Amino acid sequence: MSGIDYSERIPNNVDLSSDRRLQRALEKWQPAYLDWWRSMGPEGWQEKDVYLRTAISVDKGGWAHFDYVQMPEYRWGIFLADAQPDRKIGFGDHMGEDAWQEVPGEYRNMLRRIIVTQGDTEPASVEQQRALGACAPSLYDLRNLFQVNVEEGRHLWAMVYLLHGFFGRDGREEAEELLARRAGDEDKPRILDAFNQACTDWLTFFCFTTFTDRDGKYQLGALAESGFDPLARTCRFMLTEEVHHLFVGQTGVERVLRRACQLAAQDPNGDVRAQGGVDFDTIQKFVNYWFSYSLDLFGSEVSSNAADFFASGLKGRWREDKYDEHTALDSVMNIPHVKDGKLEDVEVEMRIAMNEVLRNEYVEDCVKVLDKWNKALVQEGRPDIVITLPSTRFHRRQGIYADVHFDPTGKAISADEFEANRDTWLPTDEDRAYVVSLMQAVYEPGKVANWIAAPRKGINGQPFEYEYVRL
Ligand code: BYC
Ligand code: FE
Ligand code: FE
Repeated sequence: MSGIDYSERIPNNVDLSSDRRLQRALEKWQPAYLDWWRSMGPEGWQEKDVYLRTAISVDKGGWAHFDYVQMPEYRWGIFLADAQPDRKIGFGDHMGEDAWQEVPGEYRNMLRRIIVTQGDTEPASVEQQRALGACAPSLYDLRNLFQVNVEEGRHLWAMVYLLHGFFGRDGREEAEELLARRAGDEDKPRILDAFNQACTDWLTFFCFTTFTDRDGKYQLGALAESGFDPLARTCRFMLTEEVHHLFVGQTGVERVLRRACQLAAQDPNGDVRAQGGVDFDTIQKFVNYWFSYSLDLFGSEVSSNAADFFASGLKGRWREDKYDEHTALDSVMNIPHVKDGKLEDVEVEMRIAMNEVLRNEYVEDCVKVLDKWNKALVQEGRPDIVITLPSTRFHRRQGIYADVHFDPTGKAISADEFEANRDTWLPTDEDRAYVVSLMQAVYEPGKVANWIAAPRKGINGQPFEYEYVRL
């Protein structure tokens, strides 16, 4: 089962050839996908050889194969983690019942909505990042960008397989819509806000892959618990791919920080910008921006949708098996609400607070990332610089804090006070223009742009100097 059949037009490990109807439906969608990829995927790089990994198995060890591929030739396919025999639903009202192999009728709409929302983010991110190849800081980075892009494309396949395979006609319609919406488009935007934001520079890309792909990790983790077994298995394998995306983000920001330290040390006034680097304040502002937008992706702190997702067994908690109790019926969570300008704890039923439960897991993980960045700053001789995560209430657009203003420590403040400080907390147009001004492409093997440190090592045991993309 783990082996992937590459002799098929659509590589898969779901025995696609035995289901002619599904195979035909997907083979009809495939050219539309490729059209979308050619017009909305990496701009100007479609004919280049890129050193990419392709999944060849879903086994944990040795699942990937590395070789030069032109991106439109990438073997996007359908790969599910192996089935667990006799799997049971692990939480919610159906706890202990057999996991569903077909869509449970009463939850059909809810399930389709979850799959569509998940699926929508994947092509959205490719669209957001499509112009970045023109200003890559090195061939190594360029290759990593494309690796992330082709895998997000595959994640779209993963969701489209579910829509085509289990939802009939409306699933096929949704699959078409997934190729019709566009990140940032006024008329046909992507579903979630973070996926309509511009990604014009590599600092943004690294913050996005650190914070927004990390939302993906937690959402996929929650869906990997799903009682709908095909979704659970699909998400389990997607998580394997996701590790690299998070690596690209975390090490990317770390390299910008390290380089900033080095450039500061070279400058008589310790001025990073004077040396053509990204200064610490600007990096902090980008962190504030992308962390807060990514927090919004978890939905509202108080959400009956979230309660329904959990109750129905469609979406669990992160690592549900670490909890002792799986109905979440007799517990509560205190969530601070703003009342008359002050924060007051309000007791919320645990199921209603499920978005917040997942968001808390995510924040804990982000804290670890920041610890690594701050350790790097110490190693570079700058223990005086500390990058911090703002409060989860800061700069929110979704949820119970969206209509109130907070400072980065989480203190409720007036709208005027927020506006007066906005430019010190969030990237200004000038900050963005400055970062964009640094984005000059470096395509010579082994060379790297001035504003970012070279990585410690290359990809798949290759040196940094390797020709990751053939120009
Ligand atoms: N922007 O009860 P609420 C990834 C809407 S990332 C705009 O608060 P709910 C990736 C919401 O739809 C992972 N709208 O939210 C990363 C609802 O609308 P309706 C993506 C938003 O439903 C990088 C209303 O507000 N996966 O894979 O509990 C690169 C109030 O709803 C937003 C998933 O999202 C927002 N941020 O939870 C590539 C998993 N937030 O019904 C890929 C699937 C909320 O009033 N999705 N709204 O019209 C879900 O589980 C849930 O839909 C959400 C929202 C967690 C997103
Ligand atoms: Fe993804
Ligand atoms: Fe990702």
